[in-house]
Parts: sequence; C-alpha cells; structure tokens
Amino acid sequence: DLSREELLNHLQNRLDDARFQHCLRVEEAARQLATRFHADVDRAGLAGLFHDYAKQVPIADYKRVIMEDGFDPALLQYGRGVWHGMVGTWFIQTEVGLTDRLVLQAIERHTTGDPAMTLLDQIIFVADFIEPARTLDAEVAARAAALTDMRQATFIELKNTLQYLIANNKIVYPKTLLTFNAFIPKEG
Ligand code: DGI
Ligand code: FE
Ligand code: FE
Ligand code: FE
Repeated sequence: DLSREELLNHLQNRLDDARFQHCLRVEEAARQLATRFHADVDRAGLAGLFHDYAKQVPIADYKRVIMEDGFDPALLQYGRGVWHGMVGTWFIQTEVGLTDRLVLQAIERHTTGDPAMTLLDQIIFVADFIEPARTLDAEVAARAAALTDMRQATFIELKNTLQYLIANNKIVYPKTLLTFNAFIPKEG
C-alpha cells in the first residue's frame, strides 16, 4: 500500500494547490459523514481525497483514453465536468494504482451520481458539495440535510446541478437526470 506521503505526492502532481486543498477538505468531510452514518471511514476518506484527481487532465488525453480504452464514444460529446469522474478512475488506476472497487465506484459516480448509488457513493457525492468552502444556498441546505438524511442531501445537490446545467445551456448527461428521478423524495 502507498503511504500517505506517496498518495499526496500523486495528487499534487496532477492538481493545482486550490484543487488539492479542496480534495483535502472533501476527504475530511467524507470521513465525518461516514462516521455519522456508520459507513467505511477509511474508504470514504480515500475516495474523498482522490475524487478530483483527474480534474485537470488535458482534454486531448481524455479523448485518447475514451477512444482507445473501451469507453462509450458518446462520452466524447461531454467535457471534463463529466469525464473526471467516470473516466478519471482510469487515470487513478493507471497512475496511482488504486484498486479498491468501492472507492473507485464512489469516484466514478461523484459528479453525475447513479440511480443505484450506495451510502458510500452518496457520501462522496455530498461531501464534495458541502465541504467547508462551499457557501451557496443549496450547499448550506445540503449540509443541514446531511446531518440526518443522505438521500435528501443528495437530492438537493442533484436539483441544484440540473438547474445550473439548464440555466446555462449545458448538455445534461442522461444519468444525471436518471439519478435525480431516483432520488425524488417519496410523497406522504
Ligand atoms: O469537481 P467539482 O467541481 O468539485 O464538483 P463535481 O465533480 O460535482 O462537478 C460539478 C460540475 O459538474 C458542475 O460544474 C456541473 C458538472 N456536471 C454535473 N453533471 C453534469 C455536469 N456537466 C454536464 N455538462 N452534464 C452533466 O450531466
Ligand atoms: Fe469533481
Ligand atoms: Fe458533486
Ligand atoms: Fe470536487
């Protein structure tokens, strides 16, 4: 296993300082949520730490990996916002050597979500949105919801993301919408 120093070196090689600091805050937020909801604290921390590892990979590198390494070519219509989770884990496995399937799945799902998100997946999805530097209304509301109800916190984030995408004429990845549908609170 890699030491913490080695893990942090890998991250710092790929990320500018602002993004690196965000990853450290998401690691801590994810560990707190995992403690609160009795999930795997170490997996949550590792997934939180590495969730944005591939956020600054050059576009050309993403396009090459998508075309050459078995990804759905439809992904080429999207951009780094969508790629850094689902394709980002290719870089994490190849460059860092992380292998834990549950950690990699949580990272894959951290931007679009997935209708079948596990508690660990929801923890990483929400930790990214409620880490202490996040102060928008929806982020504050999700932080409060995450004290008691991870599905509610997840839904607040999904609703905010879809509103943002539509308001800014941005292409919606279908799974983002399917995840929203799956997390609509049940009536009554
Ligand atoms: O990487 P972070 O900024 O910390 O956070 P994130 O991984 O949750 O990414 C948020 C960004 O991802 C936000 O700008 C919206 C974008 N995004 C999420 N779902 C979709 C999407 N972008 C597109 N085009 N389509 C989506 O379905
Ligand atoms: Fe991200
Ligand atoms: Fe997110
Ligand atoms: Fe993030």
